[in-house]
Amino acid sequence: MAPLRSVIAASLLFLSAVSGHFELVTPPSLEGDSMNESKEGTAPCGGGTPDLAKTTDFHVGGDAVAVILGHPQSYWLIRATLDTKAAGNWTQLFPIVKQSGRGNLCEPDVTAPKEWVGKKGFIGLASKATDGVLYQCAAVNFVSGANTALNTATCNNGSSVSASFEDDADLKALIGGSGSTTSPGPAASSPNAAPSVLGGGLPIGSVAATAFFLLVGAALL
Ligand SMILES: *[C@@H]1O[C@H](CO)[C@@H](O)[C@H](O)[C@H]1NC(C)=O
Ligand SMILES: *[C@@H]1O[C@H](CO)[C@@H](O)[C@H](O)[C@H]1NC(C)=O
Ligand SMILES: *[C@@H]1O[C@H](CO)[C@@H](O)[C@H](O)[C@H]1NC(C)=O
Ligand SMILES: [Cu+2]
Repeated sequence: MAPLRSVIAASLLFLSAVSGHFELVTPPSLEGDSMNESKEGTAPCGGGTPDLAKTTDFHVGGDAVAVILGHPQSYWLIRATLDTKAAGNWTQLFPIVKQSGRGNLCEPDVTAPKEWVGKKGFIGLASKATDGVLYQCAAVNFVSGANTALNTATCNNGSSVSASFEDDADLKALIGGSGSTTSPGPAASSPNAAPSVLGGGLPIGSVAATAFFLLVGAALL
């Protein structure tokens, strides 16, 4: 069982976001506690101003990405860029996830390209839900290794939340260029090839790596 304090913290986080679209909890959103929800539909970062002055570490070998969803359902794209203004060159870090149920969703093992170690950049979340595509970003410092110290206060799954891998064309279009450019190339993978996200001990690293190399391949075409 999670300690009571964590449960309370998680509940408070949930209550603070339940009326909104979505909140990026980990890594911490550019906007922190002062998110303006009416700006969340503005690419690439919602209301957040891309600024690399204040970063938190993100382990390229696997680290947590946690969100709180205020909608009953969302597709999630987890992407990242080294562009100092988050203006483009987005790399997909994780297969697109479909969340059902309001509340917390945390993927504890999201990987990034190893050659990014020592560089700063942005992790960007895009949510596709009933009211369109919404955005949040976090400024991060890419570091080596994997984050094995899971913080269950921020990284947990809501009891009514379930998730699966499911591709989405609108979110796929946000990989690569600036979002306003043309298609980033052929669909990166057949959704049927992705293992169920619900099972334990998944080869998530290899799925992310496959997606990454397909992206690189597409970029080289
Ligand atoms: C939030 O953004 C909207 C749209 O840009 C703006 O009208 C409103 O004043 C903002 N609210 C706050 C509290 O900054
Ligand atoms: C993307 O990366 C390429 C190669 O590093 C660079 O020439 C280009 O300006 C970048 N584009 C954006 C929008 O950052
Ligand atoms: C939350 O659920 C997703 C999807 O089933 C899973 O991949 C992830 O590991 C879970 N997170 C935690 C912290 O258990
Ligand atoms: Cu909404």
